[in-house]
Amino acid sequence: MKMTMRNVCGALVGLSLAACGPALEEEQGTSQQEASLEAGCTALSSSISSHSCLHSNNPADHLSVTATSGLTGSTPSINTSHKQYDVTLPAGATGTVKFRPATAGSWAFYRTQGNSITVKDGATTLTPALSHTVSVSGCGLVTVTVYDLASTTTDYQVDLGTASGNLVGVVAERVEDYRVRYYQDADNDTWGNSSVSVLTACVPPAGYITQRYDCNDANASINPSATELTGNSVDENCNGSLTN
Ligand SMILES: [Ca+2]
Ligand SMILES: [Ca+2]
Ligand SMILES: [Ca+2]
Repeated sequence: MKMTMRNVCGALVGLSLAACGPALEEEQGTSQQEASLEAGCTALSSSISSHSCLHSNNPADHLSVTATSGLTGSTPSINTSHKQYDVTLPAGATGTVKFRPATAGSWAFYRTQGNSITVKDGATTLTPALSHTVSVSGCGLVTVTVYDLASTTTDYQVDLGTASGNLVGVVAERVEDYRVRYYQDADNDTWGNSSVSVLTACVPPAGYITQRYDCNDANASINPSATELTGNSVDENCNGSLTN
């Protein structure tokens, strides 16, 4: 049996933040596809957004910094995940902070305002992997922009555009930590094929769901919630028995 690490924190809405962390998940399947953020991802799934909102809504997770006008010797860093940095910007102007990722990968920068964000590696302006609005009930985070950050020894320059009140909250989270496995449900019976899955932090492909264990994904009358019909040599309820 192969085991994978999965962060289930995003699913723990309403529970203690102390419960956040990796969990062991049994992995099955022989033809699973590792969907990457870059391969057609158009939006992050609710898992990472809900997680970020937990921290945004928790006053104990807030840190305050004052951005500088451009990169200077006193430009503050916003490196810590699971925090909301409340960034004060220069009045009516763009402010600069620094971000050094703890782990290389795709990083989501959630923000409390729809102001612009620009990330630079030295003189090079990086192209976002994606950006979209966020709508989570009761959450002040309204937009997210994802960047692929390859270096853990670089202080990336993050320029935050003008914002109402010269203040914007920023939550940075590593996208790969919020991947969820989805299973293909070809017969649309709400039970997925354990052998065909994707692992992604993005909105899943059409026809993919989190529930699995359909033993015949080409027949909607066969799945673990079906009623067994004895005497027909068919295991309708996928329990491995033809008699119950
Ligand atoms: Ca199915
Ligand atoms: Ca089925
Ligand atoms: Ca059965």
